[in-house]
Amino acid sequence: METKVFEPGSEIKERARIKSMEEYRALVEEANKDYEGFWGRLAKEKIDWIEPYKQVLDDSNAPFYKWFIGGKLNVSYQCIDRHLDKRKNKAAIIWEGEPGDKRIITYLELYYEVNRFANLLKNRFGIKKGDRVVIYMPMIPEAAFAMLACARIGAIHSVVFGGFSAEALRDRIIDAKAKLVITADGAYRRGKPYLLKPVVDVALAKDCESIEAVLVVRRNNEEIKWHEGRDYDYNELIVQESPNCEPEIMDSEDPLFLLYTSGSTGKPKGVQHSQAGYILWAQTTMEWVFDVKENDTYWCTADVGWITGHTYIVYGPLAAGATTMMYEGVPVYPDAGRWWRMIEEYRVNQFYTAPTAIRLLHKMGENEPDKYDLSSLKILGTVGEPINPDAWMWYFMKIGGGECPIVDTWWQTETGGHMISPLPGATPIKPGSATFPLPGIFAEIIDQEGNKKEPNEKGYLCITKPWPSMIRTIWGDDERFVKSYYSTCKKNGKPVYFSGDGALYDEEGYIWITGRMDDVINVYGHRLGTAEIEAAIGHHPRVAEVAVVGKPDDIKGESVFAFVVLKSDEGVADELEIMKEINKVIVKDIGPIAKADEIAFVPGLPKTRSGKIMRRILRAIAKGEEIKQDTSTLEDPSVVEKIIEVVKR
Ligand code: 7RM
Repeated sequence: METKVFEPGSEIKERARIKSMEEYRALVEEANKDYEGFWGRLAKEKIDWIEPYKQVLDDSNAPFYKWFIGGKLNVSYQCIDRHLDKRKNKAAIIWEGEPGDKRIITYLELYYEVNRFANLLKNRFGIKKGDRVVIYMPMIPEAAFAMLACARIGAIHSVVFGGFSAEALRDRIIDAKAKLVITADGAYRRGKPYLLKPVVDVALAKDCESIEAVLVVRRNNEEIKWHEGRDYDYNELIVQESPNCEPEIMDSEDPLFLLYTSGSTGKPKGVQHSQAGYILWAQTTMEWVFDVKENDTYWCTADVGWITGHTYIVYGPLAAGATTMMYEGVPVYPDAGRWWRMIEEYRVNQFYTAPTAIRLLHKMGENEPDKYDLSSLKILGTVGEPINPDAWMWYFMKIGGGECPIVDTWWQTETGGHMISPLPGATPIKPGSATFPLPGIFAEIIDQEGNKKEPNEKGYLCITKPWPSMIRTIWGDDERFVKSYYSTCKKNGKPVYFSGDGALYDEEGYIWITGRMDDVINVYGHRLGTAEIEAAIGHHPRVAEVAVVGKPDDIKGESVFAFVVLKSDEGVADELEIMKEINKVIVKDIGPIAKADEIAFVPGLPKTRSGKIMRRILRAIAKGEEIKQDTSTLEDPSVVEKIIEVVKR
C-alpha cells in the first residue's frame, strides 16, 4: 500500500523553531557527537538554576542513572515565578467547566494560589519535603494548584485518576504511605454532578494508617459527609494563608512525583520522576513539538490523572510560559460539537488529544466540525495509541483543514515526555507513523541482542541511552524497576530500556508502533494491565479461572474480552446475572474504564504443559481469526475447539 506523505506548509515552517530536516539532523548530530554536552547545553539554556549542576550524567550505578548532579532548583519556580517579570498578566490557565462556567488564571494569580496552597500544606498539615500527598481530583484548576504547591514545598505528589475506584485509590495510598489526600466534593460529567469525596471515605475505611487528613475542595457543593478531625474544607482555610511562600531548594534528583501505571502483573507500579530532568524535557518538548508561541492558546484534552495531563497540561506548558487550557467534562456534552465550539471560542492554536476521542467524534459527527471556525489551529497532536489512517485523515482534513501538521507523539508514563514525534515545521508526516526519535533520544528497534532491525521487521522498541526525563525507579521496588525495563534487551552487552512496545521501520526509516508486546491493553487511551482485570474478576466467588485479552475495537482501540471458567458444573443458567456481577467487581476494584465488554464462559483455558496461558490463541479467538498457532504444545489441545464454539454462539 502506498502511504501518503504530507510536507509541512510554508506558514508552519516560518513560525517553527526547528524549520527543516537539516536543522533536525544537526541537533541529532550534536547529541551523537557529544551526548552530555548536548544535554548540558539544554539544561543551562532552559532551567533557572538556584545552584548550577556539577556533572551532567552519572551512569556509575546503571540503570539507576542520575542527571545534573549537584544542581539545585524548584520546579514551581520554573513554572511560575520566573515568568512574572514578563507575563504576570498573561493567562496561565484557561479553564471551562462542563456546565459552561469559566475561569482564567493569570501567572500572577497562579503564583498567589499556589503559594497559599503551599502554605496551607506546610502550616496546617505539616507536610514536609519528601512527604507523599495523594491528589484525587476532577479536572479543575485546583488540581494543578495542588500539584504545583507540592512541588513548591518539595512534597511528592501522586495523582490518582478520578475514575479509579476506592479500592484502586486505597492501594495507591498504602503503597506510597501518603500523609494527606486532596480531593473535591465532586464535579460535573455528562451534564450531571458526580461525587469523589465518598470514594475517598470508602478508601480510607481500612488500612490507610499513614493518612492524617483529607482536604476537600468544593466544586459542586453536593452534600457530603464530614469526618470531624480528619476532613478539612479547602475553601474555608485557603483564604487564611499568606500568598507568599519561599520555594524549597530541591536537588536535581529529588523525586518530583509518583504516578501509578499498569504493568504486566496485577500490582500497579509507582513510576518515580525527578525534578530537573523531568522539567527540562517537559519544557523542551513543549517548545519543539507543539511550538508554542507567546500569544498562543494550547489545549491538551487529557486528564491530570494520566502522565499526559502532568507533562502536557501542567508542567510543560507552564514551564514554557504558555497558556494552557483545561476542560472539566466529556467531549460529547451537550453534543459532539463541544470541543470544536471551544476551539473556535478560545481560538486554540495547538490541540492535543487521543485517537480514541477522534474516532468517537468522527463517528458521532462526520461533518460536525464544519459548523465551527477552526482556522486558529496551527498544530494538531495525538497520543496514547496508534492512530488508524482513516481517523488520521478526518482529523487532518476536518479539524486541521488540511493545513495543520499532526504530531503523532509516542511516549509513556515512564519516559516523562515525548520520545518519538514529528517536528511540525520539519518532518514530512505519514498517517499512522510517529516518524523519528527526537534529538537526544536514542529510540531504536532492535532484537534482544541489540541488532538493529531491517525495514518491515518487527522488533523491540528500546531506548538505548539514558535520557533526563526517564523513570528513576518504581517506588519502593528497585528490583522490579530493573526487571520491568532493563532485563529484556541488551546492546553491546549492556542492558537497555525496553518500552514494552513492538515497532518497525519502513523503507525510509519511519517508525511504526505495532503495540504492546506484554499483557498491557489500551482501552479508550487508558493503559490497563490484563492481570489487574483478571485479579478483579477472580474476586467473584463463582470464578475459578480467568484470562483477559484485548480485542481490537473501532472506537476504544481495544475492548476488554474475558474468558471465564466457573467453579463447579452447575452450568451457567444465570449467565447474564453473573456477567453483571463480574462487571460490578471490576468497577469496585478498578473503575468503570476496565469493565468487560464481552465475557465468554468457557470449559477451560488453553494452557501449556507448564501452566502458562497461551494468550495469543485467546486473542485470535476473540478477534474471530483462524488459529494458526501450533496447539500441540497445549496440555489439552481440544479445549481450543470448545472455546471457539462458545464464542461463536
Ligand atoms: C503517553 C501515554 C504508554 C503506551 C505506550 C504505547 C501507547 C502511546 C502512542 C502509543 C502508538 C503513539 N503513556 N502509545 N503513544 N502507541 N502511537 N503515538 O500514553 O504510559 O499511559 O501509555 O501507550 O503502547 O507503551 S501511557
